[in-house]
Amino acid sequence: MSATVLTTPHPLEMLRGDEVTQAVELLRAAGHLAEDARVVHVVLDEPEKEVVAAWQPGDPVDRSVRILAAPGPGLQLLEAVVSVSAGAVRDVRVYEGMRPALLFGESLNAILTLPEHPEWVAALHRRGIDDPAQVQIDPWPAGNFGLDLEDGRRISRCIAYLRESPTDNGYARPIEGLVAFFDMGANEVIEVQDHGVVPLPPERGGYLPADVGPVRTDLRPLDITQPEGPSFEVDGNAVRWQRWSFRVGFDPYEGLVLHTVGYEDAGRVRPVLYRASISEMVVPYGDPGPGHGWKNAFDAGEWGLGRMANSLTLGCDCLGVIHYFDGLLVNEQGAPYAVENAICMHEEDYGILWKHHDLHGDTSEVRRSRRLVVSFIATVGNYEYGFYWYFYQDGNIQLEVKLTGIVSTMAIEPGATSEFANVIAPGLAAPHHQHLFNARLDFDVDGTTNTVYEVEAAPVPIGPENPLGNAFRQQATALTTEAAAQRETNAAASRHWRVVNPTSTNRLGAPVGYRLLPTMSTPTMLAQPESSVAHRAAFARHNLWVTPYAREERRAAGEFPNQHAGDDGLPSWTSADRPIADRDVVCWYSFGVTHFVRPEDWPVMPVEYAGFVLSPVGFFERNPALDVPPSHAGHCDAEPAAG
Ligand SMILES: [Cu+2]
Repeated sequence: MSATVLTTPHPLEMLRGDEVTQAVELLRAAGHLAEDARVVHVVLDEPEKEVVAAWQPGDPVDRSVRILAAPGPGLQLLEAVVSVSAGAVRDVRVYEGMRPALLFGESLNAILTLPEHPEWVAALHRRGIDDPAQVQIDPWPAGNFGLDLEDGRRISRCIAYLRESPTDNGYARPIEGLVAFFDMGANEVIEVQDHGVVPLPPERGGYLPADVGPVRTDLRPLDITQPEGPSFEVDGNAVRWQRWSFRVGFDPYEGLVLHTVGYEDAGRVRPVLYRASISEMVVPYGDPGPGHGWKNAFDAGEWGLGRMANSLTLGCDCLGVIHYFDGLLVNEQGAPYAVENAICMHEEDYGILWKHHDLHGDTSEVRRSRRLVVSFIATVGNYEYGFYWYFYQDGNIQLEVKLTGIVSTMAIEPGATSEFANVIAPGLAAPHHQHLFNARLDFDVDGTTNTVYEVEAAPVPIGPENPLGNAFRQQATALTTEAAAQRETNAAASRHWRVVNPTSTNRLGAPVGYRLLPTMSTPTMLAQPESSVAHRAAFARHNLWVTPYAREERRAAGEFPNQHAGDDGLPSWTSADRPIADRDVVCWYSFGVTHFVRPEDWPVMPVEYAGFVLSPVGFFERNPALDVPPSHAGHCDAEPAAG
């Protein structure tokens, strides 16, 4: 095959379908990818930071693609880096003893194969279910519990729900006690476990319009109009809006990725974040029973938030003038496909930005806050996760995760209760669980020489220094090594973390900085430290981790978390206790919610929120949003209320 020189506008431009096709062909032609190998993922091999920093418009770009494949049914994975610019396979690595994320083809095989199995059919009969076609099968990541049947296999655990009609809510009628172990690589049932019959809950749990009866009739239209269009500009994957600039990326596991986030200040773009994304997440369940105790899905690393991204052509959730980005993925045969409109970008009015009414001068100034929203939504089985990055005119960046969808359920004996689950409908309970996310935040605050400080309030004892007992200090402690930087939130002390650049000072002589603010109480892992999931999702045992930048350190629980025994990723990297002061640092922030499910979360859950805010601290000379113009006159005039 001849080398093809591709001219691309920027090294971080999103991967194109023709690049994927070419890379897969090159790998096949070189004899590394058999026809029956399953392609797990294909991503842009992002260039080194220095290459991106040095790149000037018009410079040639080496576009390289990273391909992961499962050559057979076992535990061998092949990773290759293929340069489509050079037409060459650059690097091939083989990993032994590792499993890919759950493959869609193999998951579908589990759903198709299990209903044929006599023990499965018999277990359904014991529950009065005679038609296996009415049973919804959900393959789950199996975890790692040291069982013999896990050994050497890619497995899932399948659980089941009764759906008497196709539009039923399956989660309303869990078939309790029934779990099947399925060998995904070999496509065979390993074992069907029946832990005992519990009656099927009686209610259908419908939430479709036909199920809920008459809808409210007193909601009048509220239209968002932008007659002159949006205030953002888009060029390829590059976005500019209200002094902000960044590039949009898409990854099969992380979903939306933000690259090279900067703010234009006095004519130059000042970097803030080199790269930001959700690097991993886990949902550990708190019920100890055999049907639920093993549940701890890594929805990013085992399923893939990008792979599960919704196409927003199916109904958009945003109002106003919207720009969409497609998400490029690959099927298991190596053919690229696009999730159309996977990423939604639009602007929102967000109340007031700043205001003051000067009683003496009789002036009144108010500015409205506009925010730019870049979002995507992943449907991972029963749950939905919406990831919303917000950019504000005052230099703030926020990530808000919206949790919705349907909770994971269990059937319980009518009238019974549980310590480890809440009853949400007759005969139906939802185990307590957590949703624990980890955001990888590669800060470059005014450059790559950064130091992270822990900042909190320190009350002063009453004494000569504090006679009234009112005094408190702002205490800032530099986190200088990886071990010292494994930290928890402390809401009572207003604890947060500040990333400063000691080589860039503001007009007051202080280093410029950005702070990472926990926006609400956020839990860490509740499972015991010696439990399987606490090892596998060790990232969630601390809210903050800081590492020196290393290109290969991307995913908080390691590259291959599916069925992994644990302690990979953050605990492994940070065991070296590398120095982290005055260098290029990456912050890993674990946050989320502990979900004690309510009756109001059923049958579909109103959005629950989790997230954090990044805000400038001495990064600017003053409020950077003074120059936001007043809103046009007249918009505050009251209309008389109807009626
Ligand atoms: Cu939940």
